[in-house]
Amino acid sequence: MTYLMTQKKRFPVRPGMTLVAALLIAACTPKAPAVSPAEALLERLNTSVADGKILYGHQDDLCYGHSWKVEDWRNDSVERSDIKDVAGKYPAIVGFDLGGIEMGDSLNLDGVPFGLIRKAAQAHVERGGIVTLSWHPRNPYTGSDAWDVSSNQVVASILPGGEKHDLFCLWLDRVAEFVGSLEVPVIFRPWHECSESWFWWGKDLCSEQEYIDLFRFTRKTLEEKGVKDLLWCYSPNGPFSQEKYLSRYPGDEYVELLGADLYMFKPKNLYNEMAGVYFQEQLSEMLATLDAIGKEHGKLICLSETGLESINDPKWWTIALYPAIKEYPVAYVLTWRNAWDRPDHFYAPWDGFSWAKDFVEFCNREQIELL
Ligand code: BMA
Repeated sequence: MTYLMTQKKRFPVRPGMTLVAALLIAACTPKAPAVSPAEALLERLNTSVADGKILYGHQDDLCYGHSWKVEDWRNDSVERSDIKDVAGKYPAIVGFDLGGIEMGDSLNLDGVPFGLIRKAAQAHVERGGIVTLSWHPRNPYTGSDAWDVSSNQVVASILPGGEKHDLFCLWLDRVAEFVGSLEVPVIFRPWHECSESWFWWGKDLCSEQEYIDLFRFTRKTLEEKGVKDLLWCYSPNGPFSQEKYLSRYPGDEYVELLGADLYMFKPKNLYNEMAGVYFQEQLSEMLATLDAIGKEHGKLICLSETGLESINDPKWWTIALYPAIKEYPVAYVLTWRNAWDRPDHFYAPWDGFSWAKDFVEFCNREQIELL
């Protein structure tokens, strides 16, 4: 069969059909509606999952790493990455945090200039990567940080009719302005780990309905402000049952990606192989639950945050993480940040880290995709 190529489509030119007839059919076929950047990103993730791939991501990569950081962000390039130093490739996904943008600050809660975040996000997308944003906003009720759980009135106070509602709208203005200025599509993951009680929007800090209202209000408001290039990710902390996971679910119209966060915790300076195996089982079980929910709701799933602080297990990547994720259609896996100013606070290897080889082996697995 010959094909006539037009508008990126192939039209079969059947035997006996003149070229003019084929052209006429092609011209009369309605054009596919334009795909938005967010839709294109979702399509890309869908294709990647269909190909059996799992994208690897790292928080704050490109802005700093273990014992280094971009100093002069306006002039310095954003080329260094702990992941590239070790594995020779950039992570496919880079995460950044918006904490502080709500106050109009120029640095985020970890001291990263928002200008650098914008520059790094754009450079990463330019290279073919994907960006995800989390947000650890201050507590609008007390003025303290995201971890201030001293009141269970905070969410109620920022919803419409609440005493801090106007302040919250101002915060969303600032988020909208910054996210809009990125000019790249982004996976946005606000109000994460809501199944636990360590953030002011967490489990015992607001009712299920208040949480759902908060998520929906955030999405509707940002969209009204013209921020449309986002894929919204809902990401409770594991482990969880289906019931627990869905108890705060904002609904299929408000969420594109079903995420979950799960960390391994282990006593410091103790190598115990069984701890890794136990985590692998816990992670497998959580991903089985998430996969079932994903299939039921027709949504992609991801491991939106994971890691073992200091990676004090020489085989964490290949014995604990990989065997669990490889069984499920996980769009991406993101390990948390390598703080430049806290020697023990890292979740990915860096140049010179003694057990970096295990990470390289993980990266070389056929399913794992870097950039
Ligand atoms: C936490 C830690 C903190 C950091 C916060 C937001 O898990 O890494 O040091 O401030 O994430 O990035």
